[in-house]
This record gives sequence, C-alpha cells and structure tokens, in this order.
Amino acid sequence: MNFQKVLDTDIYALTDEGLSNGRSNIEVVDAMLKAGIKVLQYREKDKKSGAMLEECLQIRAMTKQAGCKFIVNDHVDIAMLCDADGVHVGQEDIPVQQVRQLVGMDKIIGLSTHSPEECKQAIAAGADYIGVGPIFATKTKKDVCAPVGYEYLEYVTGQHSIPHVAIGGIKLHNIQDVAKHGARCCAIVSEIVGADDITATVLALRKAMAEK
Ligand code: 3NM
Repeated sequence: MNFQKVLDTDIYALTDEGLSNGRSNIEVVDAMLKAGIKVLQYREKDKKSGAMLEECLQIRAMTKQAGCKFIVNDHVDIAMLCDADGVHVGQEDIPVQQVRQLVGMDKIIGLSTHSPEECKQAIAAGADYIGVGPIFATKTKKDVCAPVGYEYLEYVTGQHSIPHVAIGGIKLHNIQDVAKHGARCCAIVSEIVGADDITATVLALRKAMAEK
C-alpha cells in the first residue's frame, strides 16, 4: 500500500460523540461521508469496548462503501476485528513496533508526535504517518502538551518526508494559515463534530485550505 496516498487528502476527520451536540457517531459519520471525507478516525475515550466494536463495524461498512480510509484510535484489537485500514496510537500507548507485530504490514499505523525528537523516533519505529500537534490550544484532548505552534510543523515539513497530519485547535478561521505553514492535511475534531451543519462546515474548511 502507498501510505502517502492515505493522507493525500485535505481533511482528516475524527469522531467524539461527547462533542457532537446530541448526535450519534453514526449520524455524524454519515454527514462527514456525504461531505466527501476520505480519512476518518474513530476516537472515543469513554465507551466500553463492546459498544465501540459495534460502532466500528458499522462505520467500517459505511466508510468502505464511501471509499474512505478508516483508522481506529488506540484499540488495536478493535481495529483488527472490524478490518479497519489502520490504527492510531499515542506516545504512551503500545509502541509502534509492537503494534506492527500485531497488525502486520498491510495496516496503516499513525503515531501522535509533539517534538522533533518524537518525529525522529516515529520514523525509526516505522510509523506510516505522524500527527503533528497540538498546533493551537485545544480542550478536546486531555493531558495534551502545550501548543507546539508552527515551529514543529515547519520542522516536519522542511526536514522529513513522512506523511503528517496537523492537529489541535484547527478551525475555520485558522485552517488557511495552517495550510500556508505547510500542512497538506489537517485533522479536526470539535470544529466538525460540533458544527450545526457538518457537511457545510467540511466544505468550507476544504475551500479555505484550497485557497491558501
Ligand atoms: N491529538 P480539536 S490534539 C486528538 O496534539 C488530538 O496530538 C492532538 O481536537 C495532538 O480539533 C487533539 O477539537 C485534539 O482541537 C484535537
């Protein structure tokens, strides 16, 4: 698989039912797919594994039909059971090499990184792409480090060819600036799942990026 192609899209959408204004993940994903989202991550921190698996099986079927890559956050077992395209892990989760032992070469492994050191380690460990953030302050992720601003993003885009996705506090009002600083793909939670009109918001985000 050409993993660069995986992130060859403008918007990487993530779920968060708690921020979805009373809508279910399934409703939100349906709207995201109607807006043409091509990479989607299932990210839920407070649900039981059984409920997550059930949702992921449903989302897998929906994303497959829409030609959208499906990545599961943290849960390697759920990613494998629902035949997701990949799994995304954080610095304190199961290390990339061990995730690779479990999922093999055919699945995408993404790793969150927050510094040049973590970027280099991610490449050495064989991550297929990295998260670069938080670009701005965000309340969506608990215990996240201070914003890395554009400095770290520019380091990654300038020094490395690993596929990367900018994340953290990216909104309609700043996405164009993030793109101007080199991000080719932006990962977004609250601005999309919390929007009244999810489809219109995705289209507006996409337009802002394209007009950089
Ligand atoms: N990871 P929002 S920041 C899931 O920096 C996540 O690794 C981050 O949510 C990182 O778009 C973040 O609502 C939350 O700010 C992004």
